[in-house]
Amino acid sequence: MTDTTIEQATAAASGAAATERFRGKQRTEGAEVDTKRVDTLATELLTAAYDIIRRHQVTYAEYDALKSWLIQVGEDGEWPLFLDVWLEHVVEEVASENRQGSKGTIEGPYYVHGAPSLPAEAKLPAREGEEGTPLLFQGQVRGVDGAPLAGAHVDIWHADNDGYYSQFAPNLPEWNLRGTVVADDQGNFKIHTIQPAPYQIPTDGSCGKLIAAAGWHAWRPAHLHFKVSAPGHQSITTQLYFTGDEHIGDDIASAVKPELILDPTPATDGHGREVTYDFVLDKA
Ligand code: MBD
Ligand code: FE
Repeated sequence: MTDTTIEQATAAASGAAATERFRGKQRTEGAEVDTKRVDTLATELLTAAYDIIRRHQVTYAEYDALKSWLIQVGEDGEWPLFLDVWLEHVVEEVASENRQGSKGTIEGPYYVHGAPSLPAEAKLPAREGEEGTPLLFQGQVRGVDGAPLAGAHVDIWHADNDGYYSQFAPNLPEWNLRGTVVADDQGNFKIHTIQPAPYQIPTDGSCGKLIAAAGWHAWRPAHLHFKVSAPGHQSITTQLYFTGDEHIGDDIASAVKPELILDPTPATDGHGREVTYDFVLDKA
């Protein structure tokens, strides 16, 4: 029997994968939030909600719509997506307030720990004939004092030319367009990949339903994700965007900063585009 079924990317499938990923590995593994903090934060959050209900005379119809929507977010596994799209940018802003080095931005729901380790000049794992404009992304990792950080890790992940992330959409090789590039003894790296497409958050799930109900759009500008780390230094989690992108000014996830916009030029080897960007890390 031949299997002619083509598995579709669905909100529920990518949501379930993102939920499982988050449960398996968290950046703050083992951290506890004390009772006093929970009391303060939960009380203030609820107080803000009471104020909204009173000011806007929220009805039972609206209360029930909220209730069924919240139940649906859980059933779709879209809590990681919802939180990372609409809240994480402010958490990141607070967390990075006192950092001097390169700007960071949100991680989002699609990072996977443990991507294949690659040499300082490397092509990211990709399918035969991976669609998209070839992109050479190169640069150096340095400390705030300007010293090159030999052997720094540049962990990169991004969507394909259709806006899909490996491990969160069907029929993609496990580590497609993901890798941990180890910089050379001068902190330099050269990564050959393709330019990702703009990303539309799933429209068929609960987050999509909120977007449609509120009359918003579902787009993020095309972006590359990074986690950059070196011994004795603070890691940064960031994203880089492309000048001229249609959604650079209205990212649904509010994660664009002016320092994070790339302007690639035609590649010197005639294939696609290239751009140089250096990462600067604060001391730990
Ligand atoms: C993404 O690709 C992303 O980066 C974020 C922050 C949210 C949803 C999808
Ligand atoms: Fe992303």
